[in-house]
Amino acid sequence: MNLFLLASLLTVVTLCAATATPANDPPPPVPFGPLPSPRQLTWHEREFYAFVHFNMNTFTGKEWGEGYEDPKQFNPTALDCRQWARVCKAAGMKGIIITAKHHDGFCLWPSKYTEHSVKNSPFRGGKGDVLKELSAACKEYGLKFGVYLSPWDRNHPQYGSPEYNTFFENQLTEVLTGYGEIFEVWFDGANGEGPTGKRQVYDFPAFIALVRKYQPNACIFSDGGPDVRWVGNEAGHANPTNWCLLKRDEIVPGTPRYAELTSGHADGTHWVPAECDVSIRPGWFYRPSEDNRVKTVAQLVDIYYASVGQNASLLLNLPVDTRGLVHETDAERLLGLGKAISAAFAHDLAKGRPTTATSVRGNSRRYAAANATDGNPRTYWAAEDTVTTASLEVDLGSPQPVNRVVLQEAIALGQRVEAFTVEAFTDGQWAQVAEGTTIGHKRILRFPDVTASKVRVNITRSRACPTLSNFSLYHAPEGT
Ligand code: FUL
Repeated sequence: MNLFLLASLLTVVTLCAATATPANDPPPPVPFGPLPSPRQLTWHEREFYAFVHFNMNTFTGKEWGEGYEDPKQFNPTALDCRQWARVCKAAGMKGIIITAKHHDGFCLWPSKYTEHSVKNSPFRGGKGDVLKELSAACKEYGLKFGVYLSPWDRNHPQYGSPEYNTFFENQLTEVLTGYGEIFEVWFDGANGEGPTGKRQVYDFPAFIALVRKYQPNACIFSDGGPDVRWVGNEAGHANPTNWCLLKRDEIVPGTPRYAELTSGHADGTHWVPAECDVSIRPGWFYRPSEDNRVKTVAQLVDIYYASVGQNASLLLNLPVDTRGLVHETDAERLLGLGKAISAAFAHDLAKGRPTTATSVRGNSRRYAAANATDGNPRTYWAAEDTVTTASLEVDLGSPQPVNRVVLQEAIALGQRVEAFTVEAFTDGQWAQVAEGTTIGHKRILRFPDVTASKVRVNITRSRACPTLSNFSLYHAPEGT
């Protein structure tokens, strides 16, 4: 056999081994516990997007309007939704959720079911439609579009009666059918008195059914889901232990069981991940008096790690001003945050490096340790079924400074990990640099610079065989 033939044969044999047919692989681990729906899996990937509080309150300087404001007060002088989209896109955000209607009942679109809307304002001569402009701007900039719609309505005369639910459903239908694809519908849990002093019993099952009918891919947010839950505070943080699980049927929107929402329920019955809504200013709506109270980049960076880094999404509010623009200071801080995130996660030191694990499901390449460091979120490492403690080790080749670790579970198979440590091989020995509890969609840990040639994550407690779709390492510059 000549050398060329031998080399060709060897290549064929190697390739065959590398592409072992799925028939030889064990099936994926049996999913564990409540699981995310396809729409929730897509939502998890969004991670960081904008809230925009812009409505009648922007012009009255209030946080909660009374409902008897004059529509003529709504009068932005230079509204430019493309400016909002440009700023959000540049900061790395994935979408914008707008307050289509806040508690005062004023509608940013010309609803045919009420006179309390832009159609009776001077904005664009009464022909304006903010939802139309924003949905078009989002499309242009490749951003997702979402709507906040307050069921509490302090303007509507029928608030507090079954007729009001019908009115709300009609409005919801207008919003769901008039502006293209919606990625998230935000139902505020606030439920106060209407103009007649009555409270409303909201028909949430009917509201949810409408969203499912017209926007089947949209995730629905309320205090208790059904798809996305409130995190229980407006400060922008989840707890370090944060389950995507919730005893969903026990959480009634507007009921103050806030503390539980910050961690979820370890024994939850449904997959309902947390979203952290927080404003870049003290208030949700714009007030010139807060122009010098915009959160600093350092504060925003901390919020990012406390939300996205703790298995929640970050819904960062921009109070658009009376011109109809994201204020210069807010834009500058937001871009500062975007730059900090890009700088911190610019170069994954673990990507493509040799990776080993103490246990691999069926010793199969399909579940190999290297799947966690291949930069592909669709592939994952899984341990053998009988294993609930395991280590995954990456060889960095030479000593490298490291100060961030990012871990992600293959959440389509359920949230499993309950505790882990991270160790760095430095000066000839292993030293613990970080530890944590839950992982879920994403857990980011910050620790002081360490120079390591190898890093390992030790899963010390898991509810079923652990999986990781991502194990990455970074050396983030100071201040990021
Ligand atoms: C709360 C509302 O009462 C606030 O005004 C704000 O819209 C916040 C995001 O949700 O429930």
